[in-house]
Amino acid sequence: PLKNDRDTIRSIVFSEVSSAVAIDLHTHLLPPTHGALCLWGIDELLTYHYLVAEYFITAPPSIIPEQFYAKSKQQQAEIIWKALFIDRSPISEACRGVITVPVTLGLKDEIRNRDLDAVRKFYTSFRNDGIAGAERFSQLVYDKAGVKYAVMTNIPFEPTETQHWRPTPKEYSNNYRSACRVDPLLAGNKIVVENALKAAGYNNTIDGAKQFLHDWCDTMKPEYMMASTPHDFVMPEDKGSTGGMVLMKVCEERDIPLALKIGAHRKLNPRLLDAGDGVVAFADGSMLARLCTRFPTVRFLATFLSRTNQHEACVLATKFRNLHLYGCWWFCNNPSIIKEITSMRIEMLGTAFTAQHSDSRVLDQLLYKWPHSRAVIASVLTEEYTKLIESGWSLTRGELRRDIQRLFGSSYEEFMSKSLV
Ligand code: RAT
Ligand code: ZN
Repeated sequence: PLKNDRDTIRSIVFSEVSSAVAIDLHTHLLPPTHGALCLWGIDELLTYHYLVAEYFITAPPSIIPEQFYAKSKQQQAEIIWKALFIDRSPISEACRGVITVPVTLGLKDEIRNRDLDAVRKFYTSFRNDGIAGAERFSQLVYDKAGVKYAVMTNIPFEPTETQHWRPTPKEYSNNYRSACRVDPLLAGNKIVVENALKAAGYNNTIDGAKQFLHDWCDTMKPEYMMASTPHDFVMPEDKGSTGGMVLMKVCEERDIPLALKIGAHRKLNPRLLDAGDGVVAFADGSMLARLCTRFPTVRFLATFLSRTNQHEACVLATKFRNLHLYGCWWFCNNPSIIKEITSMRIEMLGTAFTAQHSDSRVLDQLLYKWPHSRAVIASVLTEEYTKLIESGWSLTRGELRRDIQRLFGSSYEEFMSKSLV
């Protein structure tokens, strides 16, 4: 039994949260066997689209996005390093992340000296070893981050990716699991869908599209189907959105969950490419309620982009057993907002949700996104457990460990393994 005072709770919660093995249920990481699509290293960290967006706030008007993007990755990284790390302090969350990574890899002095080339040198021995070097680096990152596996984003409409799946899927380590990402179906992007169907020899019909998805599921063996819904999304059956209906049918027929990312407004500033997507208003949460009602056997994983949707999301999760909330997404993935969202979720849902996903695009980001989130989640949990013991409950270390594991992956795995059919 624990000494149930605040200091004891705090030190045990922090130690359990830092050692909990996490499941990262949504990332954009691809395995080393996918060659150039597997991104890692300091130049990739510095050119993460969050940082590109931040750089353009500070850039002189003479620097136009097209010119910036035309430069090599190394040059872009140097420009961002100078603007955001040398000319000003890297105090934003995305910048601080770039500091945490090399320090975790043992490059404290290089960072203290603000020596970008010295940081680059660290990666050389891995780079010189080709795929084997990338595999070694990947293993090192997963071990240090305490992540068991990360779910990828695998896009069957993207020829640069599909070449790694067909005719024969590339092998990859257990650290990676697949997810079949189908945004064009919900966005009504008929041209992309039609081109993909035609190129792979399918008819551009509802049956052709269904067969396309079924065959991709057989190839990728995804954990779930995933789509981000456009900010003005309507129900699949409304307004003749056949792509949405095809997706729902396949989820029903295969009993495969659908993960939704709700509320992104794509191309707010198209010239910034990925860095130009955003959020303008809160999304219509009743759409999610209607999906859960209309498709009761389909399991929905959901996360909202807008801070203003987070409360109604919690309420919805208490109404529908086919709904599971996960993570603090993108513009919500900042310590102050993670704190607010996690406290609210614990108060309303107990441990029946997944506290975080990293959304990493660069392998090394696992080394900052997870520890930064762990620190916030541990401090929220300390508050919540302190209130609980003050109310008269007592806790054992085993009970704390069990609860924390739920937030870091076992609630997700429980949800994924339950069948509502
Ligand atoms: O956070 C991001 O990296 C965004 O660009 C999106 O890709 C988002 O995570 C998504 O999955 O749609
Ligand atoms: Zn994402």
